[in-house]
Amino acid sequence: MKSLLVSALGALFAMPLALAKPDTQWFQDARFGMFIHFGLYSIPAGVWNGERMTRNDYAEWIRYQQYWPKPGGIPKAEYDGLMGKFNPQGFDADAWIREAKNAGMKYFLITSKHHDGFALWDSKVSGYNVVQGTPFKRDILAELTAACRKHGLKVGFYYSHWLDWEHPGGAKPPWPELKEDPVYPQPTQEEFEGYWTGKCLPQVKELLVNFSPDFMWFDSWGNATNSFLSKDRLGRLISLIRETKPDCLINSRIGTKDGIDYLSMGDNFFPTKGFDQPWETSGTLNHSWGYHRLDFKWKPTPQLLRYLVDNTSRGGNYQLNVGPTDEGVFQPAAIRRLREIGAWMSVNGEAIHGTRPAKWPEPKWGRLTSNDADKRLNAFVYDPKPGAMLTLQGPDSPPKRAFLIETHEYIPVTPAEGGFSFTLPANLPDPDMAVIAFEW
Ligand code: FHN
Repeated sequence: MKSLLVSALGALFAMPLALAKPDTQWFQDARFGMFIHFGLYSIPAGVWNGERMTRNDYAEWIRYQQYWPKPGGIPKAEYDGLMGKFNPQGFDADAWIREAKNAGMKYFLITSKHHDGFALWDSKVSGYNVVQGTPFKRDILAELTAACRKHGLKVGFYYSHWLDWEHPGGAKPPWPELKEDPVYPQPTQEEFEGYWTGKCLPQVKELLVNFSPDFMWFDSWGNATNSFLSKDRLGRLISLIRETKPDCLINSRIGTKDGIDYLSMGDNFFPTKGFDQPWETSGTLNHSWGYHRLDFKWKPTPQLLRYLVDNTSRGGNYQLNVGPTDEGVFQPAAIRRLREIGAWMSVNGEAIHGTRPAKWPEPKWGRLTSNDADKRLNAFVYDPKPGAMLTLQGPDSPPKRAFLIETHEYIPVTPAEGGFSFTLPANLPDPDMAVIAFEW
């Protein structure tokens, strides 16, 4: 009996510890962050020996996508030659973080190590890194982390834990996915274990100890879970993070939805409904994640703003990616978009930051967010028509005050069946979206 009681009490005290998860409030309040893909692949930028890469045209994949569908890709020794050329003289951590901050972004995420295995910090675990292997010699993560702290942005690291093309035990491209794909021999479980304990776990520990990141962003998809990312391995990785930096958030693309803090959607995937857990979408400004000199598929700012509003209204975040050039600077097309978003956010950010989904049904004419337990609603009217009368279903009384956030022009409201109606102004400052505050 006594031992039963002791074990019951033990279980009770053990439970909160076992279940202890970091607070995700800052992440949910933030809503908008910057993602960066930067590394050796930023030098060829999608073109190798005058030939444009094929298949998915993601510049950071050039090592294995050059000459596709011929097998082999770029020989490792040839790819490693990029280390001697990596010297981004225009890199200015403060300028990058100021650009993020001015865009209304509250956090910053960068590829500490992408699939090619090259690390952007002074890793003692592997010399395949920016400080030991390149003429640049500067610890990029150290400079960026300091700039984030200075400007009040949270900081996180992308770490390719599954694919690693530098370590012999790291996983290779998970092909064939298309019928044209060459087959890449994968390491054995023992070889992968050698990579896991010899590079992945110690490098993640280094990141946690050296930089105290606020979150980690791991990357896996498809069959990664069945092959190499076993429950046991993921358990060891998650425990390492929890023990070393208990408040560090972890995303679901680590390979499991158990014991993590937020869900990561597929790339550029914007769901039509929210989730019970915090979540985010990572998206590109153009097509490629890493800088690609022939990628001209830039998305217009109004489209990027809609992604932000859609996700926010459904309780999700948006991590917008920039691929800096081999010089270490943002392309003009990226800067223009970031600054246009920033101008919009400087006016309408109060309807984005710190908000939660409204409890009312999503209207056909746009999206809703709420501040302060629905004492204030923000309505984003898409493609607004001057003078149009619209109805919001849900609230049982019309708001006391309604105004266009940008101009503070008063918006007339009247009671309506199941909610209230409001009339858009005759002059709308933005033909793409009208952002209105309703206050009770
Ligand atoms: O293969 C990567 C890709 O290069 C890029 O890093 C994206 C970002 O979400 N993740 C993988 C594909 O999903």
